[in-house]
Amino acid sequence: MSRYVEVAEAIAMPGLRVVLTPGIPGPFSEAAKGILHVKKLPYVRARQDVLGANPELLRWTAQTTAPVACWNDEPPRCTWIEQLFLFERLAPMPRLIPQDWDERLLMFGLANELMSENGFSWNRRHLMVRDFTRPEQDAATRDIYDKLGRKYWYGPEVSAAAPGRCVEIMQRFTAQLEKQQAGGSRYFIGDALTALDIYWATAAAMLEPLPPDLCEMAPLFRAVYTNRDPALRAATTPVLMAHRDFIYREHLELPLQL
Ligand SMILES: N[C@@H](CCC(=O)N[C@@H](CS)C(=O)NCC(=O)O)C(=O)O
Repeated sequence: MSRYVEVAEAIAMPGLRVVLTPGIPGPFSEAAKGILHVKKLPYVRARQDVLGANPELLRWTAQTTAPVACWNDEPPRCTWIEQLFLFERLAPMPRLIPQDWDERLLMFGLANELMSENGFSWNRRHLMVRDFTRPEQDAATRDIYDKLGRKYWYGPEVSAAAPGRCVEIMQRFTAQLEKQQAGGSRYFIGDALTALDIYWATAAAMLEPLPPDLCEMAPLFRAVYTNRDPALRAATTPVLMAHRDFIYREHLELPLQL
């Protein structure tokens, strides 16, 4: 396992500190780590306690999720978009935000569908809560996912809408890759890697986790991350998963260091 410091220690440090959840390949945290890897930015890892009270993190950032990125004494960045702008400023090359106006609009539009509230990862998490709070799960598992559901405003309406939201996003991402490939590009936007490729590669873990030799994780989390919803399974196209594998193979750190 990677080396982590406590949040209290990280607050007092200079430089770049990133709060992450040890042992779990959460798509938001893996995306931040992927961007830092591509940009070769050194950073100190601080520990978030998954679903815990995280009192120091709460005092520091007014919230308790991971990841959080903080540079020197600047305000801590708690969302993917603030983190992307910070990392792009600290290491402008390789550029992960397209310079071209239309490409940039498209990249942020699609990234928003994956990463923001009510996006793909958010809705896929609702489905984890739906599936792992069912009566056939053991009490300890149900407790964990009840808690996760309460933290992220799970309920019958969002649960019913979640498969459709995930599927429409997956279909749009498939169409985007097919269009790009027909035009001779291996990437989602333009002809080079952008943050969107990294966001997709890490979000895809919530459909099919990377194999154990590339991503070691506890059996419960592997089961939770493996999609079992038939609508999402039908929308998990070979092109989407091949793109995840290509981005990891060519650009990201393997095996994952959790
Ligand atoms: N605030 C982040 C999202 C972070 C997020 O949803 N983190 C989840 C990853 S599943 C988390 O920390 N879950 C465990 C917890 O809340 O303790 C953003 O908007 O970019």
